[in-house]
Amino acid sequence: MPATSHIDTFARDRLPAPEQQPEFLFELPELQFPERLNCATELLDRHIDAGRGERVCLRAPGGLQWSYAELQRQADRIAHVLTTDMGLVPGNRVLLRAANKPMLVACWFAVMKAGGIAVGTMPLLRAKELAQIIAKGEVSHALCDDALRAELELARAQSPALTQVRYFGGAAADGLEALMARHSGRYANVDTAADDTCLLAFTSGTTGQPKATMHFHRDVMASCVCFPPHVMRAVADDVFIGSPPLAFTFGLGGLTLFPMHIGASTVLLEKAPPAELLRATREFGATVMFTAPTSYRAMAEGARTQAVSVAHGGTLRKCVSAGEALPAATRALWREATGIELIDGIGATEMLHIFISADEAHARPGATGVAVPGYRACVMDEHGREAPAGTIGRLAVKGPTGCRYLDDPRQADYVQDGWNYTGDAYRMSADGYFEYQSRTDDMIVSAGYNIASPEVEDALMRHAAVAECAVIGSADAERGQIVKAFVVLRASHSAGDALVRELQDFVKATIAPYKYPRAIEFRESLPRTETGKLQRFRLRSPG
Ligand code: 3UK
Repeated sequence: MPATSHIDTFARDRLPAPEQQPEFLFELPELQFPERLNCATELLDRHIDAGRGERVCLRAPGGLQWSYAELQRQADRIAHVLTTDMGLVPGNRVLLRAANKPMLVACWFAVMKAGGIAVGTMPLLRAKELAQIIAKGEVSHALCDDALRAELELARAQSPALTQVRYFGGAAADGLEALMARHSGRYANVDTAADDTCLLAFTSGTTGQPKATMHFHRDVMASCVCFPPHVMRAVADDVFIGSPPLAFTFGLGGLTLFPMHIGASTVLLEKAPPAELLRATREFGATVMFTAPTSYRAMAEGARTQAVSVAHGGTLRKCVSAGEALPAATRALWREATGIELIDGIGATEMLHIFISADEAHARPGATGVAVPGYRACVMDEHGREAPAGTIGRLAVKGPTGCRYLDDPRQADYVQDGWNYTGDAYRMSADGYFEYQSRTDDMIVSAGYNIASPEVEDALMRHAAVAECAVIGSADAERGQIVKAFVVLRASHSAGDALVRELQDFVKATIAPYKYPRAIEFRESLPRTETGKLQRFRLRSPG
């Protein structure tokens, strides 16, 4: 075991016991990491050292553009501020708080350089949630966008551990930029161990106490050499764009780590609802997109009329979908609109990024894909034994990354016998494709039949009237549960009993009739998390 660089050993002291950790696999040659590794050296400084410093790294609306050398200058200055002015010692946790923008990336790299542990927070979080995160991670430092000051100040009043806070982007004379201006010159990165924690990623889970997953410098680099080169295959001239917040590891990877690993550039949007994402894709000539299935669905029509893809004279050539199951209907819609076959991938905060996926040539509607090189995946029966192909069971994975909850008994739920159990029900086909069914706790049992919500949702979405929908099991005296659908209609259609019957008949004609929604309720919108995930549980509870 290499010596840690951490002086504050908080994270190391709270790792799960060795027997509770997943088994880690490092079978690929590119996963042979040295004992000492700092991901900022690898992802940022390496490019400048290799003479690529003037390449464009970050772009944002309003003409902001930073080269790799400029990002290094900013990150080095902030690292000096953290160490000299804010008293950071390696291993301290640093809360980061901003919408996706270049300064947030500079702060993230500064924390890596200084040997700190970055704690990203979604911009919409409230003081109560921030205070929980600060308490759980014993966070002592924060770098925060001035625009998000109010909620952090409220959290700070309840958080004695948080003693060092600096704001950027504001007018105050004591802001982060004023401190940065007093420092110049390179920052000598802390010589971190490959297995020093550098990231506390809180799960986007929607209920109960937040869980903090711990990731090492080595894990960050592992995420860059599995899915990206083996499945996505972007190149240095690609321009990345997308919607997930950098506090969500889907966004951190897709919009910072992966482009920077290959010396490409990335467009950072503070808000990226579908219309803005399309507009910015055209403005910046973006070529690689990361967003969620609902966003692709909402953009399809605009993508067609505005000709954003290469096939139509635009620039977009690769699109990654994750965060939720990709309905086959959405895959087809996007392909018809753009000529682009989506790269679906399942990832998880616990696993850092995507571990099952398929490239454009190997995509199969209704399947997420196969295990990404570096990972192994299987479907387990209720006894934790590998289930035969064609059987529905619990998805289990292992690879170079895996679940380490910070001081949390729920570690024993996610990791069993060395496998990471993601909480998803899957079926593996005879040729190794993994077909998503539902979250294990989302399976509907109606009159003895198992019915997976996403399958019914996919069938409904093929109807022209349906903009969005969500399917749940609703308690029923006779059948235990019945299938109930919540439907958001397209503007051109109106709710009513006739449409209910039409949708029911439509589903019966599309999939096995017993799966049809016996109840349908029309809604203006559906409850979603900030990461775009449908909150089915909020539809289940009354009110
Ligand atoms: C679900 C999917 C079917 C699945 C994530 C890419 O979503 C991410 O992380 P979270 O911790 O949630 C994990 C859970 O989300 N899921 C994600 N992608 C898919 N289900 N098909 C998919 N393609 O239930 C999983 O267990 O929020 C995604 C990269 C990094 C991430 N953190």
